[in-house]
Amino acid sequence: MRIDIVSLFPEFVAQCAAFGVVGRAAERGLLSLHGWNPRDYAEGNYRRVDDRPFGGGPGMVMLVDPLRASLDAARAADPRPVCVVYLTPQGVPLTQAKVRELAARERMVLLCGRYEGVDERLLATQVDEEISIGDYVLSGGELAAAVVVDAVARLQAGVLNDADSAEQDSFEPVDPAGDPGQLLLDCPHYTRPVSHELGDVPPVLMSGNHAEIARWRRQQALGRTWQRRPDLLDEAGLSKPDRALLSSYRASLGTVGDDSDG
Ligand code: 6GU
Repeated sequence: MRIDIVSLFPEFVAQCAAFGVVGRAAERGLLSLHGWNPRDYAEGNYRRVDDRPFGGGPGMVMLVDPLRASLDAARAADPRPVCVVYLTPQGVPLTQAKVRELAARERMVLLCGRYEGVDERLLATQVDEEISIGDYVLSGGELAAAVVVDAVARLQAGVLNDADSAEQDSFEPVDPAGDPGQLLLDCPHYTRPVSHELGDVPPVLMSGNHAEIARWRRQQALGRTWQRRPDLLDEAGLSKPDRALLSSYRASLGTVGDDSDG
């Protein structure tokens, strides 16, 4: 997959691809990142990329032309069709389903704004979709772009070393058919030592009973999702065995049943 990033901080792009999972994806040729700096396409001695907003108010607005020229250059650098994604708190919230959709594309352009925003005419005509990474405000789209790059890179075939680990993540559908199945938080993980002053490893994990271990992990995932992110849990959509696991999890906490009929 090829990702082009239009940003006033192209060094940031290089950093993104330098280490960890994204670095490995790049090394293996599974992902290529290319930065485009609007300042390189700006006119005049000052190479202006922004100006004051019409109507007044604080901050600066990014100019149409340097961004458009950057996008044109990025588009022309590869013949494959490309979607332009603008990172903004006004966008559609990023979910793992959206990440999967993006990861399946051959290429995309991520447009990072700075300052107070980008001239709306550029957005209205050059951008295909707008994505937000959460309900908070960042000073620019670069960190959000890094989030998208990381999330998409790790889903590229051949990037993760343990083939299973993507499927078992929090937020990956439990149904491996790829249907947007039930999204659950991850179960807890433990490693050596078995016994530690901060606590012991749950004995089931050392039982060698793989069915019991899978059951325990599933139950923990269900229970934690119920406790921490009830908004993710569609209890009506749970299988009968899952409902039984969740209800015994609740019972083990000494919880009296809630209003739902789960
Ligand atoms: Cl995508 N950009 C900015 N600047 N702030 C954000 C965001 C994006 N998502 C959440 N906050």
